Amino acid sequence: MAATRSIVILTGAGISAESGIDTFRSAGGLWEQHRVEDVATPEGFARNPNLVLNFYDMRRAALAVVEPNPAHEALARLEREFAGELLLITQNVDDLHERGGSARVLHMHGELKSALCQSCETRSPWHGTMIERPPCPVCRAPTLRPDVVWFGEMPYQMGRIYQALETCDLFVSIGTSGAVYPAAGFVQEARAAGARTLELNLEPSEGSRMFHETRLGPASALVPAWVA
Ligand code: BJW
Repeated sequence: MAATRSIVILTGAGISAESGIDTFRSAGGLWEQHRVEDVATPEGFARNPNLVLNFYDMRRAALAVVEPNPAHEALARLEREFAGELLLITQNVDDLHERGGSARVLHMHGELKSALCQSCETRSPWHGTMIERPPCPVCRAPTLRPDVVWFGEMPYQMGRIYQALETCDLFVSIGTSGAVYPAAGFVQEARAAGARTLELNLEPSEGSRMFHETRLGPASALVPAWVA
């Protein structure tokens, strides 16, 4: 890593799997337990808000009983020790990167501990249950929703992400299936800009052949070994 000046890291559900958080597409994962169309689309929320609020209340509650694992901690160490530019992008809505010690995390698919007001678009901290439909702390309208990015919605901070991908010299993807765009396309953007690309995953992702190098194994072993 000596000659590397700018790194972009993308993480997915696999980095939190060993902390005890379900991934989406594994056997027994969240999409086997719930229909995507019902719980992860704006149309599903409009049809049955209580079902969706229960789903996210349940996942927010689950955060209280999990801890960051050595993969989160290794990325926090990298942030502290790397002298160049580092952008850590996560698709995860959990807070395990922050609790593992990372100070700067870009949550492109939102956060479980945040609410979004559909009236005034304010994002506010959220720690309790949402099923009680409390009002927005700013405009007082009863229009809060989970501050997460559903299918058909625009992920957060895409301009900043593409800018970093255009200028990085190393792109590392950790624990993501490569099934969901635009994140699945980041490897191509980084390669087009001339970056070296590395995948760390339990199994090869859908876009695995796009990477210069793939290392297979659990994130709790692979990530500390890569950072060391
Ligand atoms: C381990 C491990 C261990 C396990 N160690 N590894 C046709 C073509 C192209 C695109 C589209 C298309 N039709 C529709 C689209 C767009 C659509 C899309 O991608 N659909 C696909 C299904 C095809 N995308 C969107 O709608 C997005 N918005 C959009 O495109 O806007 C327009 C736009 C235009 C131009 C530029 C930019 C934007 C929005 C997508 C929103 C996704 N939302 C969710 C829910 C978030 C809230 C929540 O958490 O509930 O995000 S869906 C879900 O999938 C979640 C995740 O962040 C995301 C990715 O999942 P992830 O993290 O990869 O998890 P898994 O389970 O899939 O994989 C786990 C991986 O871990 C596996 O690889 C395992 O091997 C590994 N693993 N244990 C290491 N111990």
